[in-house]
Amino acid sequence: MKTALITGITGQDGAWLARYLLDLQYEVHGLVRRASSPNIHRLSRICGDELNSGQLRLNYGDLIDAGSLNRVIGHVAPDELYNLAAQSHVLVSFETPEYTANADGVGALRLLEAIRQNGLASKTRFYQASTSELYGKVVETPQSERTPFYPRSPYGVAKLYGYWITVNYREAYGMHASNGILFNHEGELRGEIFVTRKISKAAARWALGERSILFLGNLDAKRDWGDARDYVRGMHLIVQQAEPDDYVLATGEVHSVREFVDLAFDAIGVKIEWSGSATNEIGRDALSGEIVVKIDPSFFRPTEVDLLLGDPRKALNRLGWRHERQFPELVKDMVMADMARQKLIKANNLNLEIFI
Ligand code: NAP
Ligand code: F7E
Repeated sequence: MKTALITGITGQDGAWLARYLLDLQYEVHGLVRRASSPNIHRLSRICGDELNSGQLRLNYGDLIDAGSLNRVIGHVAPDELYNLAAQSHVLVSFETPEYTANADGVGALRLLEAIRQNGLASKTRFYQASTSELYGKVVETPQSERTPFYPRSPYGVAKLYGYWITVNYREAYGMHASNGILFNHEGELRGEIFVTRKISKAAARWALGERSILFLGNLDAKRDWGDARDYVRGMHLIVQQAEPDDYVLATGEVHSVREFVDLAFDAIGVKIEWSGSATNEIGRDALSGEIVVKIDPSFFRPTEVDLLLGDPRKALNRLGWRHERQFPELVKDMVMADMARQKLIKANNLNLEIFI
């Protein structure tokens, strides 16, 4: 039985990866931060039995606290360590740049050092959650493992350090350390302040009669959006390779935020009619004329990433990985999951924060 340690296990990818590895009979440990309110709602939903039975074990720690990382890694001595923990919101990184650098950049270094200092350099395989945000102001399209980086946010710059320190420890100490350069991936467990989930939740509420306007930022931003469950399968494949390396995981398809809105509302039978331009653009229900979407410039980023489109050919050729779930199916599934959740919340008068 292999042992895996997942940092960021309470996040979207961490929860799906825990589920995936438990199904493969791994002994799974997670690093969690102490929070004043419950932060294991995703794990409770998809790994509830294993949490209750103690098969999935959680250890307190923080990426900005080297002592806690040394202790947990020494105690678990994992065969595989997946570093998924991060302050992962790009706009928020402009508000908390120093913290983001500490957690997302130096955090990766702390983990690599903890592996080494515990004498695990030849045992523990390391996966670093790198990102398409490294490409930022893209210098070529599509972006592959050979495309130069040009990050456009404190988040992207912090992740650049995480990327290179992973490469450096691989080369300096012969560690099995790999980067997954993942393009956006989404699903029902996505955090609510990322644009896809914000839209799917708004569409679900609209369908259930809650007609509040959805305020968005840049509708023209284009992303290569996949399904998170396909991407955690790719993370695992990267770590299973005989040699460590860096891989792009992407769908190779691009869609705009506006297209996401169109499809999400289409899933509830509402056609959006767009009018106006720039900050005056409005999306209305074509049938009733009600305003559904407006622009709020506070969601604009000081420096935007206009377009990301990945070239996943290396992952296909070397790992045999490809995404399975198609974009329209992903959008529809997210809206349906939000409708089910909203109905449950209403029917049982539940505390929203615990069940999102
Ligand atoms: P997420 O939902 O925001 O989850 C982030 C996780 O990191 C949470 O478990 C969070 O804990 C934890 N965390 C944050 N700061 C921490 C700290 N200082 N110490 C320990 N844990 C900390 O992110 P995600 O979408 O699952 O993404 C997983 C990883 O992949 C992240 O590193 C992200 O930057 C990267 N990535 C994501 C995408 C994507 O499209 N999703 C694409 C490329 C790369 P709390 O629950 O306590 O907040
Ligand atoms: O924004 C635009 C926004 O916040 C996508 C993270 O997982 O993927 C994610 O980063 C686009 C941007 O994701 C709103 O300006 C418009 O162009 O959903 P997002 P992201 O910034 O692409 C990468 C790969 C990561 O690594 C990150 O960790 O949508 N947009 N209006 C908006 N974005 C948000 N959040 N909210 C809006 O209202």
